[in-house]
Amino acid sequence: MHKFISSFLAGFMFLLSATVSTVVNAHDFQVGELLVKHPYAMPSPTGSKNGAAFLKQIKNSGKLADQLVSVRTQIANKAEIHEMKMDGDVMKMRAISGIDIPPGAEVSVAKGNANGYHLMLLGLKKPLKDGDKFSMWLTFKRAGEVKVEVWVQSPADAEKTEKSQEHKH
Ligand SMILES: [Cu+2]
Repeated sequence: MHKFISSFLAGFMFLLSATVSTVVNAHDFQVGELLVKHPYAMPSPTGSKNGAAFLKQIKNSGKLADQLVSVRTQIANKAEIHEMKMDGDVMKMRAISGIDIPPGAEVSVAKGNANGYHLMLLGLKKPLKDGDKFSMWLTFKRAGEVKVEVWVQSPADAEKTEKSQEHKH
């Protein structure tokens, strides 16, 4: 009887770890027709009260337009959807009301993308350190709310993860 239980448990643990590692490798989150790929954040500079989070991509496989309208997380007092734009010679950022996700589109909210989109974390309760993970909730107009896990990564590691995800296809 004990033998049966322990082998059952071993099998169960194996299944569990296999499931977990699949989720971790993909690091994608589905909500309705939207797929949110690889949420990440840069380690926050020493003494900085603010940080920024990014999403490699939001893919809309549906036939209707959607929009990312709000973000929240417990690690900061406030989270906002921001855009960076050149104002003359000066790069400026501002809060925007949302990010459009047209049907069939793959919208990047990645660091360094030309659209300048990022998720601003204002009033961090503790510094973001390389290797940390935290939860963030994204709300879409149509698809609703989804909880994602954000990985804090150095810029080089974030780039590596993005590349390895691209090369999977
Ligand atoms: Cu910003």
